[in-house]
Amino acid sequence: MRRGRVWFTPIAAIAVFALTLAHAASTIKLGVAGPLTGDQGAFGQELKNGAIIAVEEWNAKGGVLGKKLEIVLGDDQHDPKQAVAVANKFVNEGIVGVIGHFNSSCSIPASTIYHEGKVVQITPASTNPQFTERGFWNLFRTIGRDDQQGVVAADFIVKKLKKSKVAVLHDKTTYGQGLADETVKALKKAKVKPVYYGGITQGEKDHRPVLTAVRQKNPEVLFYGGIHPEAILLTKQMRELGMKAAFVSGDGVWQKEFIDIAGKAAEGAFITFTPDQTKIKEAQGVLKKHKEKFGSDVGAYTVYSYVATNMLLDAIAATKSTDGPKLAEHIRKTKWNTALGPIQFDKKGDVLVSPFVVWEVKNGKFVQVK
Ligand code: ABU
Repeated sequence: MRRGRVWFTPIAAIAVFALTLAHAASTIKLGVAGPLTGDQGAFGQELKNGAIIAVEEWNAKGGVLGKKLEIVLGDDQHDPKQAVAVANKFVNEGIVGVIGHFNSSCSIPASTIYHEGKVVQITPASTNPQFTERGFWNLFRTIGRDDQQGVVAADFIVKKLKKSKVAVLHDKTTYGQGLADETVKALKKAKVKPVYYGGITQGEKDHRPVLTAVRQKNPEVLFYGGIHPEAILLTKQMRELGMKAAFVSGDGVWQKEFIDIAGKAAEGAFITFTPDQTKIKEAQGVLKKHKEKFGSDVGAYTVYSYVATNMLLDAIAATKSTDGPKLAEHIRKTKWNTALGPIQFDKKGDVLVSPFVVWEVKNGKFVQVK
């Protein structure tokens, strides 16, 4: 019995190793990265689910270059250091491209690793301008930028709400502070100078001290640059403190959990995001598949991830290659017909057209403001 085990173990190990090698040789791996767990996990799951639907469609057609596709997941937990660790692991594993990350604070440092590794990165969600402002050939995003989104938020506050007493808070992250700053820049162009500007700390549970300081300035609007977990606390706590100011924020708060958990405190909040995906003819197929497969409607970034994944896979098929620079060249020069409609990239890797609109939380739902 003992002797049998001694001989069996190395033989089994060799067999498993050989099978793993054979499997690796017969698949093409792409990375999907974002906060797959934790308080921002809902957004990471959107990226994952969009990629899964695209990969299943391609695998049903036989994969690409005669090989099946395999998704390798990287959970960065919205931590920049973790994102760099994920990027290094992806590059070492030989993934052919990355869909992600979600947070600008993760996409930007991770992109340096992908650039060095000659790997294409398409983020469906990172909106900070710096992602594409550093001249890297390998970067693309299927969403717009915060210097566009901030203008829409400021215009809405000044022209539609007709308010001029605006307090601005942010979460001190690349995205949150960046969006707050772009909004302030656009407000100042409209001659509106914030009555309060400051930061909160992600993960903290009690924002009443800073909200009390904000309340002293008696703002008509509180603009917040950040993600939904803090927006839930801010809206609840500002209402507890009797603050009547309108709550305005960006795409990081366009998340069902914001409404589900903040409840009544979320009512009347205004959130900038892109136009209603349920009205896009080309999106109907993926919306239906998502409902069938996951039993729910798509989230904010599911279709953006689906589109990004399809671009990467189409580039592999069209170029008959997994070479990063060839894939990037194909992605940059192609006029894409996607589930989000037509998309084209500029030299930097930004979409040529990126409409942002305003949504309002009404009766427990996001409703696009006309
Ligand atoms: N754009 C929403 C949140 C993701 C990010 O840019 O950090």
